[in-house]
Amino acid sequence: MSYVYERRLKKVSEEAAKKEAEAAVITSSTNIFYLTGYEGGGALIVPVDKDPVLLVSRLEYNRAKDTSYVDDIRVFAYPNTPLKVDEKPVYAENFNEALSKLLKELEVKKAAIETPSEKLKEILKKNNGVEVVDFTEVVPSMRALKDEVEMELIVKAIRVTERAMKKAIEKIDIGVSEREIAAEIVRAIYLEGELAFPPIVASGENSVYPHFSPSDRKLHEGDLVVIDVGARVNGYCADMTRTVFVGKPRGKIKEMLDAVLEAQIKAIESIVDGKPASEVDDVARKQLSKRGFVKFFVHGLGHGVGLNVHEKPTLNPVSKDTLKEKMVVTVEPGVYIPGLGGVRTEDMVLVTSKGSKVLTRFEREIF
Ligand SMILES: [Mn+2]
Repeated sequence: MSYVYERRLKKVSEEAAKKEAEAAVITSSTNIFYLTGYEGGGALIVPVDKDPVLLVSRLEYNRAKDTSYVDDIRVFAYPNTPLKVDEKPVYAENFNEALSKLLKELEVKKAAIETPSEKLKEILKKNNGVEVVDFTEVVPSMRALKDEVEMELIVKAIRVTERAMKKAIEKIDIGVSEREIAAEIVRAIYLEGELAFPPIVASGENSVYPHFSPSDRKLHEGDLVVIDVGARVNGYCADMTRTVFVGKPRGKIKEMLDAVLEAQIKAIESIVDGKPASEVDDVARKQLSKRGFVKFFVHGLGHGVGLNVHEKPTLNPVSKDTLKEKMVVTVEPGVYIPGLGGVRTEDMVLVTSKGSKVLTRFEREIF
C-alpha cells in the first residue's frame, strides 16, 4: 500500500501548490485514512516540499503509530495527563495550538485547510499571520476516481453485502418481523466486515419511507418489503437495495416493480464517461413518467460510494457533477405510493470510457 499513499500524498501537495499554499491541512478523518491508512481523527499536514506530519490526540497515538504510513506523529494532550508519549514530549495542549505551532515550525505562511473554522483562522492569523485558503473539495474529488486497490476492496464489500441480502431474503416469511430480518443482515455482515450503515427493512405501509429503521412489524401476505443493505470491508462501502413482494404481485404493484426495474436498466445503459450526472437521473425519471410513476420518485437517482457510503458524485436533477471513468456510483430509482407501498432497486456501477460495468451480481427480479 505504501506506493499508493505516496502517490496520493504527492497529488495533495501538488494541489496545495496550485493554491499557492506551502502546505495542505487535512482534517476529515476519512481523508486522513485515504492518505495514510490511519483511521482516527486529528490533522494531516502535507507540506509542498517537506515530509508529511500527522497530528493526533494522545488517545489515538498508538493506533496512529501502528497504522499510519506517515512516520512523523505529533501528539496533543491536556496538560494534566502524562506529558511524554514514547519518550517524546507532548507537542501541545490542544488541537488548534498544536496546528498553529506546527505550521510555524514548517514555515507555512499560507495553508490550504479542509473546513477551517472561524476560530482556527483567527488563531492562525493572530499567532503566525498564516493565511488560510479552502481545501475542502480537493481530496473528495480525488477519492471519486477509484484506483485498482480500491476497486478490489469495493467489490469485496459488494460480495459481503450480497451474501447478507441472500440471508435476508431467505428469512422473509409471513409472521417474521422487520427486526428479525435486520438482525440476520447484521449478523451476516459482521462475520465478514462491518456495517456501512444500519440496514433498512421496511415492509407494508413502512415501505413508503425511503429511509426507515426496522420495527416490530411482522410481514403479511401482500407486503412489499424494501431491504437496503451495505457492508464495509477494509474501509470501503457497498450499498444495494432489493424489493421483495410477499406473495405473487399483480396489478398496480406488479407495474411498480416492473417500472422501477426498467428505469434502473435505462439509466445504467445511459452511463458513460463524460455524461452529466443529472442527465442519467433524467433518463430514469423519463422512463418512470411513461408509466405515470415519476411523481412518486422522491429522491435522487444515486451517489458515489467508496470510503463513505455517500460521496462524490451525486446523481440527481440539480447535480453539477460529470460522470468520469473510474467513478463508482449507485443507480437506485424508487417509487413510493402512500396506501400501496414502496419499491426501490439499487446496484453499484463502475463508469467506464465505453459505458459502465454493473458491479452488483445479485438477481434483480426476485418478486
Ligand atoms: Mn444508496
